Amino acid sequence: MKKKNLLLVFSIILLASCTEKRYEKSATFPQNATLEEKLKIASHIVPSPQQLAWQELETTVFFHFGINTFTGREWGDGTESPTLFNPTNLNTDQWCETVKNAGFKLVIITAKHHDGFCLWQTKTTKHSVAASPWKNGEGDVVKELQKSCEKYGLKFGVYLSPWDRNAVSYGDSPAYNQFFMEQLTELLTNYGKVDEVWFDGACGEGPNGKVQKYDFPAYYNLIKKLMPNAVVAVSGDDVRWVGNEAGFGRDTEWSVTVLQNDVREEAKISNEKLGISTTSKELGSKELIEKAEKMVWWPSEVDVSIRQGWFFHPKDDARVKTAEQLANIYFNSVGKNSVLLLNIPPNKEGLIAKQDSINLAEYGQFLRQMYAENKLEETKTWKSKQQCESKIFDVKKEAKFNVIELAEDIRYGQRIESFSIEVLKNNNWETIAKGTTIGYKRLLRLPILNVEKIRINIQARDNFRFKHVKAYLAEEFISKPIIERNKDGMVSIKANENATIKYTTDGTTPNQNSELYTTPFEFLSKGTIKAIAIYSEGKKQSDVQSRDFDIAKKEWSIIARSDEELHYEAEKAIDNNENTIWHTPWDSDAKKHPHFITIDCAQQLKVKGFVLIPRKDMLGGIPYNYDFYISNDGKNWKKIIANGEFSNIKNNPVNQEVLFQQTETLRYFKFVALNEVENNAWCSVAEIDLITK
Ligand code: FUL
Repeated sequence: MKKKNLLLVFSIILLASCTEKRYEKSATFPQNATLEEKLKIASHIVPSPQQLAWQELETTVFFHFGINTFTGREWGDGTESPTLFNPTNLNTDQWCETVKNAGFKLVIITAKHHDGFCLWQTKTTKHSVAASPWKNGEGDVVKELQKSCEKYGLKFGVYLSPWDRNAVSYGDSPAYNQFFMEQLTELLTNYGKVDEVWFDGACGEGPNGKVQKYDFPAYYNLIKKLMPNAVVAVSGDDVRWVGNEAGFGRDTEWSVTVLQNDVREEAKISNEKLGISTTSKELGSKELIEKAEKMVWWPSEVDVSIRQGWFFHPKDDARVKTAEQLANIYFNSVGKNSVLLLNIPPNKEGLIAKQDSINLAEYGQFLRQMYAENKLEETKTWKSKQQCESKIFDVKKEAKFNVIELAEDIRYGQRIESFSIEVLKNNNWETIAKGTTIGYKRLLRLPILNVEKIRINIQARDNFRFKHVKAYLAEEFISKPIIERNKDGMVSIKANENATIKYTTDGTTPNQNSELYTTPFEFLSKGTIKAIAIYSEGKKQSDVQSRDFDIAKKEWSIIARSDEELHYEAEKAIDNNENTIWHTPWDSDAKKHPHFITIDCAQQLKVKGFVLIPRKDMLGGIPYNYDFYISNDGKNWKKIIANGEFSNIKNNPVNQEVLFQQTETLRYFKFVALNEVENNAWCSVAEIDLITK
């Protein structure tokens, strides 16, 4: 044999021994496969090239902008006049510049939200920018943003809500599906390259009283044809919703899951059989795999807003997430094998607001600083031949670190089931961290360490490959103090042990000369308390923490209730403690809606609205539609809100602030829940407050 041929034969043999079987996106298990065989297959399911490219983006942005920006609502009902849409200074370059500097790689615009108002020049409906005064009806937000993305080198995506509360054909399934696909076609033909299409699963009744049946498979085919490289998110096969809108991923996050996109009937049946949904605690455990027939590569996306809601509301200005909160979200999403989709809603002017920009810049700077230097000596990629292996890494001379990054090479799948990390201290190996899955990226935050070596121990489902192991020194944030008030109006302020706390009660900014906090104090009136934490004898100072309080509920009492469960009394809704809740019984013969509580405020008040604080754990009883009554004698009642709606409370249980049409005088009020987000018979409320004048 000639030398050249010999070489060829050798290379083929070598290649054959290196190339393992790979299943792109999904695999169906052979009948009667053992758990061991199934785990082997699961280990070889890999992302599609589109999914891999998407995962590598790490951080992406949502821009919720539309008619809700101008009405103050979270879900419009579709009856809003397009003339309300009139941003005075829209500048998509400013949006892109802000997010680019904070490290984000892709942006998604709400081209159409549930209210049906279209931000682009569409031929499908009159309910769009064309009917607005903005740029005399000639503007196109989607086009402007796409151009800015090109200018700033950002990828581009569109959110198109299937639920449409304006379209006349909605509910007439085939006609609406046709209409929806025409909208999709416009967006995927006239706006350059689209990298992500985001579908929400929300679905309601149309004007004909019928529930719309979305034809997702047809939507997917259309996307495949027009934009084959785009990933389809959430109600899509490429990207999975993490299961909450609060910004945290799972500790155990498998990108290869037994949960399937349930827009198809067979997937729905399989999920039901396994008893799982997007909100389940684990989606790739051995117990589930044992029972499953199929697995898919369906990685998680964490969507969360920098503000309380998804749209910009000036009332949330004081509660924009700080750089520290954003960094925590980053560690809890990207650091837990997910992609972050952070919502940054532009304001009525059409700009990202100042505070949001400042916090984003600080967050971006924090990450740049952290990633600037790997504190470990470079090593060759770690490829193991076994399922169980350990490896020692040298720390650079004298280097300190407080973050460790573990990253599997997911081009070969996700295989690691558990890990532990040890450090060498005084010739002893000491365990400092333990965890389960790794996947694309796992970030571990630790106290600052000054050691020479670290050892990583791995247990996997098959042999495994790392992309890298790195360590960093992240700057520490100076945490703001926490301000709380109890039912009796006593305010307590907490900060780290070694901090001194200074505060004000008149709305002015506290400084080192302000009042020193030592013990809880009484504060019964409406007002703002601000505090700072001071460290290192005044050399370091936290940002200002500010809390607005309405009048204390000290004298309030419950005078009537529809029902209550033991330990979940109605009083818990006015005890000023969000961790305790009013809950009506949840057994099978539980009393059904409407459920109500009636409150006596013990004095006459001038009131602008109310705040309902839902339980934050997303579990049972959260109200959706409600009535609200007021009275001055507890006998004659006036209904001031009929069939109100807590939009999106199911997915994002943030405080619901509701303003009345006008200021009202009242001593008594009655909150009546008409139904529950999941249509259960019971009702729960963590807290209810009034907004006084
Ligand atoms: C949800 C929607 O209902 C919200 O309004 C928001 O758009 C969020 C990203 O998805 O399900």
